[in-house]
Amino acid sequence: MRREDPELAGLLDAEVHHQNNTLAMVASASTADPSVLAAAGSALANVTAEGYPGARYHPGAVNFDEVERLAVGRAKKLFAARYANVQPHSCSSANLAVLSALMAPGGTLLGLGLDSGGHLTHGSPASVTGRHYRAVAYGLDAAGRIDYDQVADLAARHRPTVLIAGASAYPRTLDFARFRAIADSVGAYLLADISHIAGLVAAGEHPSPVDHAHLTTTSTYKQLGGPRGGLILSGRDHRAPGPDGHTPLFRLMQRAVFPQNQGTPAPAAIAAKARAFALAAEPAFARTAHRTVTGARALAAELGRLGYRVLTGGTDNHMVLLDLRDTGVTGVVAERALEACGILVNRNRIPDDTRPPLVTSGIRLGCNILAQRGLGPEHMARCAALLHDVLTATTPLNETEFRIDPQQRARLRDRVHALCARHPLPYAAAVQAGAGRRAGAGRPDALWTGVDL
Ligand code: DSN
Repeated sequence: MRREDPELAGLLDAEVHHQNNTLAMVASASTADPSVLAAAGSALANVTAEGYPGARYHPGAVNFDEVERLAVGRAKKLFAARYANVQPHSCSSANLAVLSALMAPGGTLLGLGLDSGGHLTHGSPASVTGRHYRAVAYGLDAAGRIDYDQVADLAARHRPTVLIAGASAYPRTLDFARFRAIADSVGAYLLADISHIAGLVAAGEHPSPVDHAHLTTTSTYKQLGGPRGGLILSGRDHRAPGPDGHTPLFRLMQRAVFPQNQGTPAPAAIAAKARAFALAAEPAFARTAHRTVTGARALAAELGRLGYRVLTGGTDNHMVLLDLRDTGVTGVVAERALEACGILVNRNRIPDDTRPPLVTSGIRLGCNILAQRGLGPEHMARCAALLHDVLTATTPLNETEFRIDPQQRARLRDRVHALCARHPLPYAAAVQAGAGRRAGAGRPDALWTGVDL
């Protein structure tokens, strides 16, 4: 590729450099191990085989069948689940498969509102879930925590077929047992979407929903450090009857993913999931998950000490949400100013936000990648100071534009680079450690797939 397509090769090199030299605090992001990248870029990508292991609609799945069985077995073991489907191309696809299996169009679902931290596929009007179903939204109480009394009240009034427990921007522990009690009180199915916290669940840092929810879904690329993709799990309810009163849920889900919502699976991505599930079962993963949570807690405390309004006053997971309305900068200005200095966070609407989603009044921070870099609670005063120094150096010109003195910006970037250099991304560190052992090792392109390792 370097010889034949230097344009693309150059961009891939640049991306490696960019990731290693920016302090990524996007709460939904993590970095994948080189072996995960290698599996995702492997020759299995050439296999076309619809269906499931042993029951394909194409020939040639001899190795893919084994890989998919391995991925399913590892997912079940990692989450102590009794059923796993590793084929969804994303958690959005997984959620659509679950909802379509459990409800006909027009059915009622109850999920956390988008403005309260929910996900698009939990019934937002911007998603087909909000168009095909009668979506009712629950919200937060005055302290910014899920209002379980409201969930129970809305469930009793609207009798949803599916209740969704899960969030994209919520920093507190989800009480899955309480959600299940509410679902049972109205005969609803409980779907737990753990996309943001799957790594913490796998590592025992957050209670597992697998035996509380009828079905659990997750992304595989967030905290699990896997490839782009999704996963469906079920625990003690995997044989519970579906809406027809007899078809077990696990059978419904097999059909719902293929052929009802997806065609050909992505075999290389499934191999990468298998690899990620194995890594997530190792003690090093649990140590990183613990560092993630303790780091986020320390970051929230430091930012609070610096005068920022931390939503809910802290965090139980990897995520910290800031209300910036006191600071004079909008969410998008904060995001862009921080990016200009090498720090990645994303703008986020906050409860009662009056600004549109492209502007917002808040930001969402996450500690997944910081923890992967080895940055834990003892480093959070420094990270918080960097964030604060960028935000105080930022002069907003309007809701979307800003100015930072170029010299000050260069100094801030240098501080970010120094921190990144001292705490390289694990995959970059692994390749650097291999430098000299083999021709080519240590070159940035060794990182594209990790194959030089
Ligand atoms: N759901 C989006 C997020 O939380 O950032 C993307 O995964």
